[in-house]
Amino acid sequence: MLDPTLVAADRRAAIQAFANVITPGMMVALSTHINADGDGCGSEAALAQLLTQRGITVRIVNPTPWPTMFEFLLGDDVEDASSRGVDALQGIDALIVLDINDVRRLGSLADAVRTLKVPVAVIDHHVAGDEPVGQTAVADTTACATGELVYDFATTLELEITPTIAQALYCAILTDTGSFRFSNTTPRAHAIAAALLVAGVNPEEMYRRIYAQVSVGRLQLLREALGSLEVDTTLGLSWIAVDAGVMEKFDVTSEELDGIVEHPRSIAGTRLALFFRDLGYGKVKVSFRSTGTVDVQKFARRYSGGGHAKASGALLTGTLDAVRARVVADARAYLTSGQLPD
Ligand SMILES: [Mn+2]
Repeated sequence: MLDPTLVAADRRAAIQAFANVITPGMMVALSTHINADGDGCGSEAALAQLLTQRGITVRIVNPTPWPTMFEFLLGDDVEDASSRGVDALQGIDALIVLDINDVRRLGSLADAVRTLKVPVAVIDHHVAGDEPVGQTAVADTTACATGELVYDFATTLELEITPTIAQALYCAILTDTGSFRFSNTTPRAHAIAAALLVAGVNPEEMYRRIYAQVSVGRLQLLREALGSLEVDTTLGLSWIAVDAGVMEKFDVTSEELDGIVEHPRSIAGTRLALFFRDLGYGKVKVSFRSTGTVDVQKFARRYSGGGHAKASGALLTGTLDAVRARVVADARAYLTSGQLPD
């Protein structure tokens, strides 16, 4: 059997083309989607350090603050300029966008990025959205995480995977595969994780830093969210919802809402799980999760959202009750016929 850590020829070619655009001596900004997750942060932290090895100056410019729980990935050397907003994009020679392929997911930076005069490159594993970013892309939906592509960038260019870089890449793959449980857990995901352990990652420490940091508020929020649980056992549809103001009520951050949708998804017989979060200004965020064959990326696109076949999201306008009623009705139709209603 071929070594699964080897990089396929087309991906190598894309990485070489990317390296021809992002060249030594440049000042480069890295960015990822609003509310950066373990893959966004891990990929950024690793790429920042790899580019530094190549003589490139790097700053991170994210549309929302770097999550506290991932602060340890930055180390001492990576500059996080996110608090300066669009001003931090001044004077850069190129922008690299990670873990998204839709400019709208850059939130408050989107308008500035649309009119940016410097090259924009993308490293991502999502299906491209309605408004893809960049002229150069290392994009592959078969990658388990953006971190897998950053790992391939490192090995293709023969850069050193230091223990700090290995930790960031492991975080990316660990979190995006749901701790090696989701369908994107490929032989490569495990092979690369093994290589990262060899490079110095301590898996128990990573578990403790990433998963064993739950606040009391997060569990209280979970209790409230589970109180809203509804299940259609005939269709295999389950959903939960949280009202506006829960973050303040339980003193939790938006990153602490990640993973709540896994609870309805875990119910036996569930094919489609939904999580509705009222943002409080006439918008409701909906997370879609599939178990099995239901394509939620297609479903989320109905509401101008996107993501992956088994995990997607969308932002809808309306009250929580109205959005929930509409999406649940559409989901019932989708699960019944396999077709989106007109
Ligand atoms: Mn990802």
